[in-house]
Amino acid sequence: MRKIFVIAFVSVLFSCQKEKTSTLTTLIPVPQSVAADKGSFKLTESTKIKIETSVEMVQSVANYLAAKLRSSTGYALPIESGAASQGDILIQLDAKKELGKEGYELKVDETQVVLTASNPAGLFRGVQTIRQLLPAAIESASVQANTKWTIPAGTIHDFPNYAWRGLMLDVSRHFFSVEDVKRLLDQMAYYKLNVFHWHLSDDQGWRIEIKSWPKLTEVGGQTQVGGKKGGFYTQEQYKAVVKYATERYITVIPEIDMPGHTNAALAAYPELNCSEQTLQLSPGNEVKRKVPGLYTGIGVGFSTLCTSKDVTYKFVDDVVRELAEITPGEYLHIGGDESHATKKEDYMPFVSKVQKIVASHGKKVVGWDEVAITTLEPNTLAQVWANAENGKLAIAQGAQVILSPAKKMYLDMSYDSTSKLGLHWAAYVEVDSAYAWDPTTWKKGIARENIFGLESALWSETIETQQDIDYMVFPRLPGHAEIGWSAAADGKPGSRNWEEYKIRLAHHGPRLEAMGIHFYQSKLVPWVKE
Ligand code: TNX
Repeated sequence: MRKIFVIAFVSVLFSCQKEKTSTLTTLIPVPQSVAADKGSFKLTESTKIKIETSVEMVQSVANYLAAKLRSSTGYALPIESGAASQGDILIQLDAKKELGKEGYELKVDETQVVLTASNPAGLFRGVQTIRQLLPAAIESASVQANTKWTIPAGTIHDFPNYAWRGLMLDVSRHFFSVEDVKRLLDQMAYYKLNVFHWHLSDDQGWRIEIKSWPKLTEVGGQTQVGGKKGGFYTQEQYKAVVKYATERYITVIPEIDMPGHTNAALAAYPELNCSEQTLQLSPGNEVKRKVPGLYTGIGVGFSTLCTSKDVTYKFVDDVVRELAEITPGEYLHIGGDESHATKKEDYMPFVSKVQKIVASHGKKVVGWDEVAITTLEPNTLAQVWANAENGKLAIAQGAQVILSPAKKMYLDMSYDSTSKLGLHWAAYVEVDSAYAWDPTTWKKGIARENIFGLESALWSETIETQQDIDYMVFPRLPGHAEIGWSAAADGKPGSRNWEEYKIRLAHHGPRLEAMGIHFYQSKLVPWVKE
């Protein structure tokens, strides 16, 4: 008798505990406003996804949601047009709501889920919230029998803080397949990121087919850091990735890094070099060669395009033209960092000319912060990674900045001294450090209105496999995503609260696991097992 009572008592306690961690309180990024209600919505085998419009983009958001929910629930979840009846999920556009480009409103009660946005992008962001409101098992690839698929009742109003919430992947130091890139785009979408910056060329490899300069990939794409086989994307593959990203409301920004970080191009086309280079084969054994060989180390700052030759600008024009033709996004990234082998008097006119070339093909420029020492074209963005002073130079010229401070946002920085992967020239970046800072108080002289957005960066000198990507990206990326999307919890800059956030992050452990993400199980996070 007594035993039964104890069991009953314990199970009440247990269920109370479960109640406490409503998924409404574990969302990342945290929405701008959440009001919890009593009860919950149950997703069942008779649930339908209703759309009130024949707009194709709404249909594809509905398809995306259905596909995400079908694998783990095993339910049919048909998509039908018309008003929602009891037990349905309604996805609708409402221009009058003025929810902005990516904002949405989600209303859940015991009878219905209603997702509303002014634009399809907002619906797509709201769908990620629906996924996070369901139990973690919703992310499983196979049917999870005996799971109660509930969504807690409540109302969410949500919209992003920053317009640009990006992730950069370096595919030059190590090459990654189209499948790897798509997987990363899926992960980005889950945390409401909207810019994929694709670092397509560097000293170690040229990774995008340029039809008018075929040796860039034939020769320049052959290898990678460590000397193993490299690779490259055909323009068709590039377009497929752009399409995949677009379906997730993610803009692709391709980067061709220049005038430095160009050894792969210089090895492919001798005419892009200025003069002979001295190669040290071994101590005391030096040879002069006009064309450098392919490079498989991890040094930086030793290569430069010849900025005084006409052919260099013909080359840049062709590359930019071909890339612009297959890139629907507004921006192209021209690199510009660490050009230590380029004299300042050569660097300045080069960056000016390249900005004009990009503009002539209808695109705007992003460059690493060093480009701010030159005259910036209107609308050029400076991406601040190392030198905040360069960011201020850009701001003084009326430009906005993207913040990617290496000490906070470089995903190739090791977590701590025991990490097997990563570099640590900027810092060790543990999960708390990556999260607990605010862009508006990061540096004096860089204020909210100067910041167009934020970007995490994964350089790949030490990153070789998809599992390596997972491990460095997670769980730091959700924190960056929250800084980009959410206002600091109490609205005060600099007051992001790690103690509160780490509990929400802990609840994402089972989600990441269900998605098959090989994440770093930081000891700082009290991971929840489900
Ligand atoms: C600096 S960040 C670089 C990259 C390296 C990275 C390694 C930047 C614009 N340049 O070339 O890969 O450090 O952390």
